[in-house]
Formats: sequence, C-alpha cells, structure tokens
Amino acid sequence: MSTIITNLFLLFIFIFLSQTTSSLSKRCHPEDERVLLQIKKEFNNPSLLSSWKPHTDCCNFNWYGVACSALINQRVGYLSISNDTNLSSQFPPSIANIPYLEALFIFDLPNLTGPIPHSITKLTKLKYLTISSTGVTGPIPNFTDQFTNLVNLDLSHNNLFGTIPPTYGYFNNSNVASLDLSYNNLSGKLPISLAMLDIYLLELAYNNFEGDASMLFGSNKKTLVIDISGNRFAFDFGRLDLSQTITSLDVSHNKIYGNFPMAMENVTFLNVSYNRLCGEIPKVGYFNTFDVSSFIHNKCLCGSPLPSCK
Ligand SMILES: *[C@@H]1O[C@H](CO)[C@@H](O)[C@H](O)[C@H]1NC(C)=O
Ligand SMILES: *[C@@H]1O[C@H](CO)[C@@H](O)[C@H](O)[C@H]1NC(C)=O
Ligand SMILES: *[C@@H]1O[C@H](CO)[C@@H](O)[C@H](O)[C@H]1NC(C)=O
Ligand SMILES: *[C@@H]1O[C@H](CO)[C@@H](O)[C@H](O)[C@H]1NC(C)=O
Ligand SMILES: *[C@@H]1O[C@H](CO)[C@@H](O)[C@H](O)[C@H]1NC(C)=O
Ligand SMILES: *[C@@H]1O[C@H](CO)[C@@H](O)[C@H](O)[C@H]1NC(C)=O
Ligand SMILES: *[C@@H]1O[C@H](CO)[C@@H](O)[C@H](O)[C@H]1NC(C)=O
Ligand SMILES: CC(=O)N[C@H]1CO[C@H](CO)[C@@H](O)[C@@H]1O
Repeated sequence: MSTIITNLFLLFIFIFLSQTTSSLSKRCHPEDERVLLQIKKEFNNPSLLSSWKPHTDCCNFNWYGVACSALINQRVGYLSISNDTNLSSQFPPSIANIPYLEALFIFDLPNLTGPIPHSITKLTKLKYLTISSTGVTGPIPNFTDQFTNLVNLDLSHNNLFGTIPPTYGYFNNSNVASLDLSYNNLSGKLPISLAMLDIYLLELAYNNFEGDASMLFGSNKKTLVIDISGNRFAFDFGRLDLSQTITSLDVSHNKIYGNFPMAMENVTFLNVSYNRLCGEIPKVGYFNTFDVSSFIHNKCLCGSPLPSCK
C-alpha cells in the first residue's frame, strides 16, 4: 500500500517536471528508447507494454509506466511496471542500462522470475527501488556505499534467499528512510554493520533470520518502526537500547528471551507474542491499550492483560 502511494506521489512530481518544460523539445533520448525496447523484448513483449513502440516519444506519458525528467535533460528517470499476471519472463538485465533512473517500481508481477541481476547496482542514481510481490529469486543485490541517493528500498514478498550483505550497514551515510526485506527466505545472522543503520522504518518480518538483532536498536537512532516478527532471532529483550522515537515494535514469533527493556512509554503498537519472555508486564505508557494477543505464548510472562503474577 505504501508503495502505491509513493508511486503516485513520484508520478505527480514527474508530471510536474515535464509540464514545466512544455516549450522544450521532448523527444525521448535515442539511447533510452533503444534500452527500453530491449527491456520490452526481455519481458517477452507483454501486451502491458504494447504502447512501447519504436519511433514514438517515450517521454510525455506515451509509453506505459515511463516518465522523463526535465531536471535530467529529458532522460528516463521513472519506470513503473506492475499488476500483470500475464507478464512472464526473467528479470530484464537491461534495466541496469537506464543510467538516469531515479525511481524503479516493479511489483505485483507473480510470473516475473529469475534472479535480480547484479548489474542493477550500476543504477547509483536510484532514490526509490521497489521489487515486490514478484517471483524473483536468488540473493538480494549487494548495494554498496555508492548508493548514496537511496531513500526507499522495498524487496518484500519475493523468493529471495541468502544473507544480508554487510554493505547494507553502510547505508548510514545515505538518505535511506526505509528498508523492507520482509516475506522472503533470507537467512543467517544479521551483519554487525547494521548497527550503523539509522532509518525510520525497518521490516525484516517472515524470513529465516537467526541470532542477535539487538544491533538494529539504539537510543541515538531515529527509528519509528521495527518489525522483525516471524524469524528465529534469539537475544535478551531486556537489554535492548530503544530509541526515544520508536512507536511500533513487532518481535512476535521468534525465540527472544528476558524481560521488557526500559524506555517503552512512547510505544503505541507492540507485539511480543510467541517468544520466551518472562516476568511482569510493565504498566507504562500505552501498555494498558495492548490486548492479550500482544503477549500470548511466552515462557512465563504475567500481569495485565495476562493473569496476575503470583
Ligand atoms: C490490477 O489488474 C486487475 C486486472 O487487470 C484490475 O482489475 C485491478 O484493478 C488492478 N489493480 C490495481 C491496483 O491497479
Ligand atoms: C492477459 O491475457 C489474457 C489472455 O491472453 C487477455 O485476455 C488479457 O487481456 C491479458 N491481460 C492483460 C492485463 O494484459
Ligand atoms: C502466472 O502465475 C499464475 C499464478 O500466480 C499462474 O496461474 C498462471 O498460469 C501464470 N501465467 C503465465 C502466463 O505464466
Ligand atoms: C559486496 O560488495 C562489497 C564491496 O564492493 C564486497 O567487498 C563484497 O565482497 C561483496 N559481497 C558479495 C556477497 O558479493
Ligand atoms: C528457504 O531456504 C532454506 C535454506 O536456507 C531451504 O531449506 C528452504 O527450502 C527454503 N524455503 C523456500 C520456501 O524456498
Ligand atoms: C517519549 O517522548 C517524549 C516526547 O517526545 C520524550 O521527551 C521522552 O524522552 C520519550 N521517552 C522515552 C522513554 O523515550
Ligand atoms: C501479535 O502476533 C500474533 C502472532 O502473529 C497475532 O496472532 C496477534 O494477532 C498479534 N497481535 C497484535 C495486537 O498485533
Ligand atoms: C562506510 C562508512 O563510511 N561508514 C560510516 C557511516 O557513518 C558512521 C558515522 O555515522 C561512521 O562511523 C562509519 O564509518
């Protein structure tokens, strides 16, 4: 849902940019045209892309899902392809050859398969990258600290596997605001470099991660939302160093032990169910608004809304 909203928002920006230059020449850059037609071929010429025709202007919204930006000299800066079960192909490697791409949205394409090509890491101008609810598989791209423009990275709801590369911690020097890797088959321990990651929204839910996740937290971070539910994380919850800004925390369905950390009075959504927590549930902040389902199935939690401690 948030993807679609961001998507529309960006499209409006690009419409605005292209209209402010309506007096200028608006021809599609020949190199972008060539690459887009190659991408269409790699998508196996789906009917969704029937508007992508040679010798027509790919800018000015003549071509489905394509927008150019005046700020980058009418080069293709935006590409969004979504919601088509007919589209059946491997992930097109030529997407890596749209050099000025700032926003790429590929989602709700269940028959898009194969790995995300490593060459996608060439697109260092990307601000928004969504590859979500597709059939892509293989490792997540090894983005490096050259990805300084990235704001949102959403690779959720695919069949990606393997570990998170240590380079994901180095996003700390960029503008990354959200990272969503949830609903894949990622596994292993989180790299310790993620301690450097300082972002608003972090979603790692429903993968196969294990070990410690406490490095994601930190009192100096600006984190608002963390969801690490549905993994095999095992660490001492009571020793977490929470940020003052955190409002939503879902750690359900893991192997997390200990009691509750300090500084939870600003948390408005909490789910710690299906873990190994013990001791009395605190009575701070919004805790009186959390129902039983936020706490059930732990080792020995007690106190409201669970039965009182003996
Ligand atoms: C997706 O496509 C289907 C069928 O083509 C259409 O009914 C539906 O409204 C589309 N959904 C969105 C979110 O565009
Ligand atoms: C999908 O394919 C079917 C059958 O070929 C066709 O009727 C339908 O219009 C196609 N849908 C889209 C969104 O291209
Ligand atoms: C697309 O995927 C659906 C399942 O999500 C499948 O039923 C359908 O046959 C596939 N279509 C094509 C054209 O591969
Ligand atoms: C990821 O990139 C970094 C930096 O370029 C490199 O050191 C590392 O070996 C790469 N990892 C993988 C799994 O490709
Ligand atoms: C997920 O990965 C594990 C290995 O890490 C593998 O055994 C399992 O079959 C995979 N599950 C799916 C649904 O692909
Ligand atoms: C809760 O939020 C208030 C207002 O932003 C802040 O002053 C306070 O330090 C926060 N409490 C904790 C424990 O983070
Ligand atoms: C907490 O998570 C459990 C397990 O997924 C779920 O059944 C329950 O509805 C959740 N409760 C809340 C308040 O989100
Ligand atoms: C790779 C890199 O440059 N990492 C830096 C990210 O920023 C923190 C401070 O915010 C540095 O300590 C890291 O060295």
